[in-house]
Amino acid sequence: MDKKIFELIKKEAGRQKEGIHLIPSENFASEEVMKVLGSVLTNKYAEGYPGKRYYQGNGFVDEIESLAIERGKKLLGVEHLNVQPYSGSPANSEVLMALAEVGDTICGLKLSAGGHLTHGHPKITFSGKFFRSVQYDVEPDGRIDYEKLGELVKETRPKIIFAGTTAYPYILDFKKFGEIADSVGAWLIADISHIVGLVIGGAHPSPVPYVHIVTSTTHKSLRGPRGAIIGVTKKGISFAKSFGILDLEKRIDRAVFPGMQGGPHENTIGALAVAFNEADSEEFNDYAHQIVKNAKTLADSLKEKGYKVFGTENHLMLIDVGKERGKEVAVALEKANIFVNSNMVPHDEGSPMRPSGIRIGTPAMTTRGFREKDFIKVADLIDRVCCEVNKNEANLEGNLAEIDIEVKNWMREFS
Ligand code: DSN
Repeated sequence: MDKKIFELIKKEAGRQKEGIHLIPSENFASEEVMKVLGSVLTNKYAEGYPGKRYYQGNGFVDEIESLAIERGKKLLGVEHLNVQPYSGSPANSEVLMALAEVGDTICGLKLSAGGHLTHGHPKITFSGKFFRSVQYDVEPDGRIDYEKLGELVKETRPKIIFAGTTAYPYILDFKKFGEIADSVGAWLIADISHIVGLVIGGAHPSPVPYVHIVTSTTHKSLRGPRGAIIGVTKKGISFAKSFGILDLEKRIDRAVFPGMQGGPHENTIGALAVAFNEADSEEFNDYAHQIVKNAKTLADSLKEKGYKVFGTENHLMLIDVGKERGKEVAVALEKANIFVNSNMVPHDEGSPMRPSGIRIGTPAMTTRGFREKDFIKVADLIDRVCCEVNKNEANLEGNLAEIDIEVKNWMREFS
């Protein structure tokens, strides 16, 4: 036994159990999902797709991957689903590879406004380097101005528009996104990585009727394994046909394999099938709605205490903690056993390395059983830590350590 690694895993398990986890993209996968991840499926190579593999011995794997595809298609309401992308960034690059040529114009929400690196972040990412990237911003109140976006799109005529976010606390108006993309004949990709669980559970409108392609990671609000999916919608198929592309589904599949990837991780795909099955339930719908209720309670409680909060209409919020002070607050919260990430706020006067906010979400602690009353307590704890940081007295570390013990004791009440 590799004692070193297993000791460290034990410590990490303890950290996960004893802490309050508020990073909006994190969650707790079920025992069953974890079991499949660590199963013999990790031993098998399966380049290709069910029924068309390059290696022998894939009879069972084919059945497993086909189940994942069917379950995911049913839950999301898409016509075609690829479950092989290794994670969200590969999934988005695969869509770009399938639909665009190097040098084409793509359009996405700025990273500093809550977008994602793969939506065209300039210079340092493949999406900003190989494509002409046009980025849209949010307004000072943190919301997308769809009229402005429409004007930008008409001016710049992108081939692809991303409707997707990582730090946007409001409902995305996919219908408006659809109208904007249609006005210039652009492909519209909804990257629903953050909100996929809410969409499946009915706590956020679905993009499927309005967009051509849906991408998503599977380990955030869906509570599955770390992986991703690419879905093709009915609208996407008829849009493709309108200019002579009769095989959109194949184009997507070919961009995934052999375009960008080799052997699919069938252990992940098996675990995803389990996660889809778990999400196909009343219990999961309740979970999705509880995430939103909890987030609203936390945001309202923090607002009542005088914090500048952006949001929330979904699972997350951004808190302005003062110019360039996001990291300092996130580090202090960690000392109190509360995990968030520092983040830029809309029109931040700081920088990505010195942001002015923290990003907080409720999916993980809702999985652990937190309800509204618990999030009122979380607001109190966050406020106490922020007050300690602001006082910055000699006993700061000791006071944070006291909160840490309080959190650990409280967390013993949750499984
Ligand atoms: N890293 C993810 C997040 O935390 O939102 C996005 O890819």
